[in-house]
Formats: sequence, structure tokens, C-alpha cells
Amino acid sequence: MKYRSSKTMLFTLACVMLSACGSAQNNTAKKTALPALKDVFNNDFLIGTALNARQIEGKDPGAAALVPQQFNAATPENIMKAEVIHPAWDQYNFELADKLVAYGKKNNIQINAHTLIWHSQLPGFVRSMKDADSVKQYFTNHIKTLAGRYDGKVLSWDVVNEALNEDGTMRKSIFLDKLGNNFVVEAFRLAAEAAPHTELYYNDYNIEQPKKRAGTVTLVKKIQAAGVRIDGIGIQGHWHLGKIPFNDIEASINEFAALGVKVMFTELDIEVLPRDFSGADVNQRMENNATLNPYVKGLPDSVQQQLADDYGKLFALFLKYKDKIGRVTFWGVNDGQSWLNGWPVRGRTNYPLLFDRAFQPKPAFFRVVGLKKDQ
Ligand code: 9MR
Repeated sequence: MKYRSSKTMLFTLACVMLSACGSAQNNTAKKTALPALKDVFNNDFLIGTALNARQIEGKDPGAAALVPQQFNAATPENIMKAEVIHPAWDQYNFELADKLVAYGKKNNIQINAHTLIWHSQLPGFVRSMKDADSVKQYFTNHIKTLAGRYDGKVLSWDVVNEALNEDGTMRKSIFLDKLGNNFVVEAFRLAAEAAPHTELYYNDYNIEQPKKRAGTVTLVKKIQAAGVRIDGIGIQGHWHLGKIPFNDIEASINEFAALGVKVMFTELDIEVLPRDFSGADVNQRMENNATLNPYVKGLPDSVQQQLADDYGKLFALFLKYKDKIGRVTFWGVNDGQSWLNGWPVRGRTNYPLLFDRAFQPKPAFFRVVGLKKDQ
């Protein structure tokens, strides 16, 4: 279903926001009137969302209704990270990941599994390892077990997440320390062996920035030179209102695609609150104070419009390069569940996504959908 006229758009917006479509009959009309992102961009790229544990367990009714209507891809926000899915040497918690796979199958939602090898959110037994042999054994078991179990059941894996520093050099981590520079190549080699039917991606934030972009190109070339398969690069896309690096994003799409891999936007959100650094390093934090949390009572219209402008320009760029882009995934279903309410300052009220806290579409949603109007 395509979004056709601005009149219809305004009507839907009014209906949705003022709840003027209150009757049961009109509720059905409201649902069918709202365009679905996955349909609007059907010929362009997959449209994904991150799902938290409650949503995967079916305990979030708003998400249960909205997600299958709007999205055809999903990434588990936390439940497939090592700390959760592999908490002890011989213990795996597959339950929620299995549920997610079943949910995807039932609702025609492709799953991007996140993530096999990441320096962060490691279980205690790994963090305390001292000798290289134990780390190597853990690394091999972890990748083989998870990539093998979900092969053919998930579309893709973020095989390695955030292995680079801002200057493009390799980030310090237990893997770099104990396994050496080649650990990324080895991770992809093991994943490719265990999951021949799954696409394999490198995923990181700020890799559209020139130095980190160059580091990514070097890393991917190294994997390819070793004769190991890599299918895609995920640009996370944690950006800030009014500061989206459009030129760098465009250059990155071209440079990454020239490596013969697909480009994905994997964790998209646009932060509207003040912050004095960019990126998504979960270890970076800022002190809380009232000036850092200005929109507790709601987002001013001017900011709402700027968010719509930024999202509109971003999706226009994505559409320009739709042949090179496989998927665009938002990091969360609605504003209320976004990680940006708790980071880098705890307890803020943030508005980074296309759906508000009541799962209603924001002006940014209509701007994005409107790009395809009459096409
Ligand atoms: O959104 C995730 C949040 O709930 C976790 O507390 C956090 C800490 O690990 O991770 C967040 O997701 C991160 C993702 O896995 C990797 N890129 C940065 C994301 C935002 O921090």
C-alpha cells in the first residue's frame, strides 16, 4: 500500500494523534489507513526494528500489534549477546532466541542475529580468563554453537561488533589481547563454516567517519584476502539531530559497496537531546543536570519538524543508493523503549525514533513515507 495524497496523510495524522477515530469500526480504518514502512520500501530494502526481551516474550501489546504491521526485519537488542545467551562455559540460554526465530517465521520477519563477537557484555567467566588457550576455546565454541544452531533460521549474523577505534586501528579487547590481530578473520572463518546459509556482517558505529571508514575497508579487505566470506557491513547509524554526516554516509555507501558487500544501516536513531560527543560507546557517560533533559513534557514542534527533516533527507539518500543497501533497521520500536533514554545520561526523555511512546507515528514517519508518494 502506498501513501497517495497529502490530504489523506493529514487526515490519518489527525485521526491518529487526536484519537478522533475512536470507535471500533474506525479503529480498523485507522489501522488500514496507516501505511506500512515495509510495504512502502518493499522494492528498496528491508525495514527492521530492534526488539527487547519483553517484546520477544510477547509482553508488550503495543509492539505486538505494530511490529508485524510495519517491519519485515528484526534484531534482538540484547538477548543474543554473549552475557545473556552463553552465561557460563557449558550453559546456553537459547529460549528467547528460539522464540524470536519462531516469531519471525510466523510474521514474515527476517532476523538479524546480534552479535557473536563483541568486547562488551561478555559473561564474567570470559572476562576473567587469563590464558590464550581458554579464550580461543571459548571463541570457537561460542561461534560454532550459535552460528550452527541458527544457520538457515536467521538471515544474518553481526559476526563481529565494534572492533575498531575512532582512528581506524584495532580496539583493545580481550580478543585482540589474547588472540591477536587476526581474530576478526578467524571469527568470520568459523562463522562461515558453521553457517553456510547465513549472511555474515561486520557491524560498527561511526564507521562513516573517514578514519574509521578506512579502518573498516582495511579490515574487510583482510578478511577477503584470507579467502573468508563476508557479505555485508553494518553502519549502526546512531546520529544526532542537525548533525547527520550526510556526505560521509554517502561516501561510505560507495566505498563499502565497492568491496563487493552489501551495506546495512543497522541501529538507526536520531538523538534530539544535548550531547558533547558522537557515537555509541556504551562506556562513555555524562553527568546529569536539568539542561540536558529539556523535553520532559513533550517535544517542541520546531524540534519535531527538524527530526522529520533529518529523517526525510536520510531516507532520500538511502533511496538514492537502494541498489547497494540491504536493510535499514531502527534501534527500537518506539521512543519510550529507546536506549537513548538511559545513555549517556540516565533518566532522560528522548525522542529518536519514528513512533512515539504510545506507538503513534510521528511527523518524521509521514515525512519518510511521503518520499515514495506517487512513485
Ligand atoms: O540498546 C542496547 C542497550 O539496551 C544495552 O544496555 C547496551 C549495552 O550493551 O547495548 C545497546 O545496544 C548497543 C548495540 O548492541 C551495539 N551498538 C550500540 C548499541 C547502543 O548502545
